[in-house]
Amino acid sequence: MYENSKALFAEAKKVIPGGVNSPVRAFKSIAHHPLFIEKGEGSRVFDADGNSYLDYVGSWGALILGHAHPSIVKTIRKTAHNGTSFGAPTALETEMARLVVEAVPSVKLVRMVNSGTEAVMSALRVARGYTNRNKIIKFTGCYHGHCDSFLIKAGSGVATLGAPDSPGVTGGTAGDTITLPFNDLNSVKEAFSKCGEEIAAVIVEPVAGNMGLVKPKSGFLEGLRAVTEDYGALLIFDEVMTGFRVSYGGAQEHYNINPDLTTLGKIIGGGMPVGAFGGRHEVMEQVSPTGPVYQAGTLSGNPLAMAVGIETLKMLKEPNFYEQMSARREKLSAGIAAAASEHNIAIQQSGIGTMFCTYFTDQAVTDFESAKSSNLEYFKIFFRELLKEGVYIAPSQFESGFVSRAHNEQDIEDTVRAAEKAFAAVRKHIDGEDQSSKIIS
Ligand code: KE4
Repeated sequence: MYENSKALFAEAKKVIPGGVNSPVRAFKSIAHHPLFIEKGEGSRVFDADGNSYLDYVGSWGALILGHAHPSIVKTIRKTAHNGTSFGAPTALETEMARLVVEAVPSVKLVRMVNSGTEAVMSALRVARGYTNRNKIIKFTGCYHGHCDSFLIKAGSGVATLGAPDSPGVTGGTAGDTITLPFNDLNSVKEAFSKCGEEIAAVIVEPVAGNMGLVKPKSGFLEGLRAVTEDYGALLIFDEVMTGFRVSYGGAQEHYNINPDLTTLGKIIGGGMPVGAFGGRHEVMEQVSPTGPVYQAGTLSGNPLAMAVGIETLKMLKEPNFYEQMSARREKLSAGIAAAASEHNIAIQQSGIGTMFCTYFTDQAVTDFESAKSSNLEYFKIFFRELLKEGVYIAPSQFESGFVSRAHNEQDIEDTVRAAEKAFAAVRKHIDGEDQSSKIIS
């Protein structure tokens, strides 16, 4: 069933750390060897053993159109004929920037980069340069790429400075990051009351997609906007995942909040390596060469990535694009809920637009602590059974699922049927647990 993936994994580990170029791909949290994917087509991916899967990872949210969309493939071919990168300005970059400025309410100037990490790292430097302050507030369970300032675990108490969450991150760096619970506005207000004059920015995933999927409580984002304005700090929306995903204008359009800076990635590259950061004129005019905050990149805005991004965003403007896909996701969520209930398994489901997540807990999930109450053993069984049934969700409880334009009604029905079998396997495990506990007692 997975012989070729296993063999390819053994080979990869000889020359790549852990055999993967990004840790989550190693499937460690579900104790399964990774799938080596050979191709994608529409809503499906095909592994090295010829197995086919309905894909709800979608390259971690980038492929909102599905795999190898004909228009995207054609655009790559056509653009590549003229060259892939010049290290000089092209009209394509202006067209891409204009599409972003037109779409994202708070963005008036935008700079292209090559990944979400680079976008967030650059936005942080701009915020510090603009405010001439050092400290930042982030939230536990929110992921903003692997820049040092964000690999910080929460300090012992509110507003206590963080500690490095990875070797190689210095105490000095950690000392400028305050990590607080997501959805806890009081902790933010307390931090500002203690050191508000030192805080350059608050950065948040407006819909948290890296602890599973946790939506903001009513008033949370509005409260962040108010307290940052009160203290002269900037509000950064990390929309690398939610940008053009939650709606065409991102989560900020959906919740009608205007941050000072926004970071983007994933969808705006249509599967090519792209990131972007943008915001208000007076903030973004700090960026070199207009202003003193340095930022640069050899391949930033390269024509191949721009052409694919432009083609992707144009297709997202199709009438009812988001409504239709969201309806499909809602049908999927309803089917999953019914399947869980049929097997008397407690789950919490969260979903917004085409993003979704299923937690194995009977607790409401509002932050990372409650997300961690989910039963990871049940998730592991659920993941593996879905995989056997030809459905590929993210190999971690703390990720989100994505429905693409390519997922049709039949795909949704097939996925619900697979979920019914996966929940049956979880139920069997639970009953076995009960039996074993009876034996022990
Ligand atoms: P990249 O550097 O991976 O392009 O983007 C970093 C990033 C920044 N901000 C948010 C909100 C993100 O979700 C991400 C990256 N997301 C993960 C998936 N949860 C990428 C997958 C991976 O690390 O392999």
